[in-house]
Amino acid sequence: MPSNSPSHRPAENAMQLTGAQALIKSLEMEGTEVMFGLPGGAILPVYDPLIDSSIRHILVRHEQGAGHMAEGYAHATGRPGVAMVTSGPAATNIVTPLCDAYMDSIPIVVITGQVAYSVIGTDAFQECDTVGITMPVTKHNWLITDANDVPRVIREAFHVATTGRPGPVLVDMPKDVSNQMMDWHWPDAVDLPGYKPNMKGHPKQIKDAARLMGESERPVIYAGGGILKARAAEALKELVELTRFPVVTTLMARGSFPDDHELCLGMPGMHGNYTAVTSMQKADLLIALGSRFDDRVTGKVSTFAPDAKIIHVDIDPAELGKVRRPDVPIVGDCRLVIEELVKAVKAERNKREWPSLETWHRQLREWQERYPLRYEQLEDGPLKPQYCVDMLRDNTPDDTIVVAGVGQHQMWTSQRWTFNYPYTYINSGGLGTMGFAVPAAIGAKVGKPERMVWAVDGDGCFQMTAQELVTASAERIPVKVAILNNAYLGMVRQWQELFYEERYSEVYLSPDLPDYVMWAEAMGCAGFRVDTPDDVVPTIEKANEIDDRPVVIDFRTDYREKVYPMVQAGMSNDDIILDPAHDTYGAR
Ligand SMILES: Cc1ncc(C[n+]2csc(CCOP(=O)(O)OP(=O)(O)O)c2C)c(N)n1
Repeated sequence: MPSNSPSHRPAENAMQLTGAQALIKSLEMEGTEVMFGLPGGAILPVYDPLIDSSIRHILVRHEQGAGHMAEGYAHATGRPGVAMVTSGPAATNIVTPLCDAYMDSIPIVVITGQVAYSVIGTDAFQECDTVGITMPVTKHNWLITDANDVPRVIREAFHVATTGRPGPVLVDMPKDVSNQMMDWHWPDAVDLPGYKPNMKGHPKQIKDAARLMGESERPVIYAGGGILKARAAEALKELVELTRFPVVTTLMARGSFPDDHELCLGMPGMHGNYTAVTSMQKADLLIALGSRFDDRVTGKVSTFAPDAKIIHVDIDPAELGKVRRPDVPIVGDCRLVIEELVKAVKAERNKREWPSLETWHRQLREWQERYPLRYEQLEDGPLKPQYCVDMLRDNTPDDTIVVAGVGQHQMWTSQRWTFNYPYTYINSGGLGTMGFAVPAAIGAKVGKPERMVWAVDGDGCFQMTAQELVTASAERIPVKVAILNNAYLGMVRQWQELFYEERYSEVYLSPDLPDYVMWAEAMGCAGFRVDTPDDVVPTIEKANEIDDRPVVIDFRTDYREKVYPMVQAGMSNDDIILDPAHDTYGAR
């Protein structure tokens, strides 16, 4: 059982530390440069040695913010994000980011305080079964019961979060364990006998995949977020240029293959563009790389890509066959597998000629020309949200990091931004967490201070976590936020309009309440309002010049605008609905 030594007792010699000191030192050993958090009783002993640590701590206003900041940091840098909060309500406040990170495979390490181990089970003040609650939304979690275990557990936590399929982990630290003395030691290696992610794909399956690729006349590479997680963007490009196979990039993979490349078809899925969606439907071969056949991509599974053979590459064996049975399943790290695939393709090509893709390429170009994304911004008409996104895209540096909330604005951003670099688009794909954008943008800016970071947020989303702009102001983190303020929970309104006979139940928010400019200013930010198309670019330019505090632009957009194309939930991708302004519906 842990002892109850006081937290302020200094280490007797270099080797004697409290559990709390050991925790901070272990985080330093893991290279933690920044952590996001908020203290409280149970985690107080750990906040004390933080004063003497090299780790920068960013004090959030709500624990959900800390979790999303850690996610944004991890997305942008590829390094694990770290958050630390106290027990009870603090721990439950961070469950949403944990679940978000779990769904999107984001490596974050969350430390929670816990009531003393000796009183667990007594309903002590702020006691909460944190490991129980977070078990289904973490890759792994630990309750530390002895301070001597701290270094080992932290090493394991970082290892598990960042290897294999990345994901969130949680370490629950009881207060008496934080106060217990231990002999400092740092394990040389991680020893987790049951945990051995399979990195290298099986050579025979890679050969089979190359053979299948050599038989295809209508191939599509279906690139998912795993490409980014595996740092496989370069390898993907090599494979594409070698095969001339077209590529769709899912919501989580935007930027993993440059949008300005002639073989990039853009985003598939519920709000994907016509060509990306239809290319998959008509394909005879789908090469799924780090993608998970999400229902937002497949539509009704039984009608998804009916003629396609499937090559599925994923680091997580549980993904293979989860939704669609692959003809060639390959378990492995996307980068390593693609590199091997490139070699296997070269070998196959030396053996015989591959089918010409000319007809397929011509068909794709025809669809692209016939069914582009469209909207119309009249000179004196209401401000179109798509126009705001286009102007942001065209008036910011190419490598700007863009973070979106969840809703219509997220879809317009995903559709319209030209992502030519990996790690430039951050959003909540799996869980679809409103309130993600502001804190995730702050985390991204902390990780990449030299880059411009713009959050494109909805007015509904913004109201969920806007208070983190106080954090950003206090910490001098100059993020920029564009609110596409349509006065509604727009995406819900869109569904009500299309599928509930325009019965708008509980979706109206108001354009003026709150006053976003005053709110921004009250939080230490610069605030601007834009009502007309003419004002869009000058205001973006003004915002771009401000670098000493966060900026918020309240774009008053047309509430009637809808996101098209659209595949209705549960329907087939063949039934894609185009903007009614297109002359044909579906055009099959
Ligand atoms: C935390 C949370 N609550 C509810 C939802 C359901 N939801 C999805 S989109 C949306 C509307 C978002 O509204 P807003 O932020 O104004 O963006 P818009 O769709 O208008 O661009 C809602 C309520 C969600 N995704 N997340």
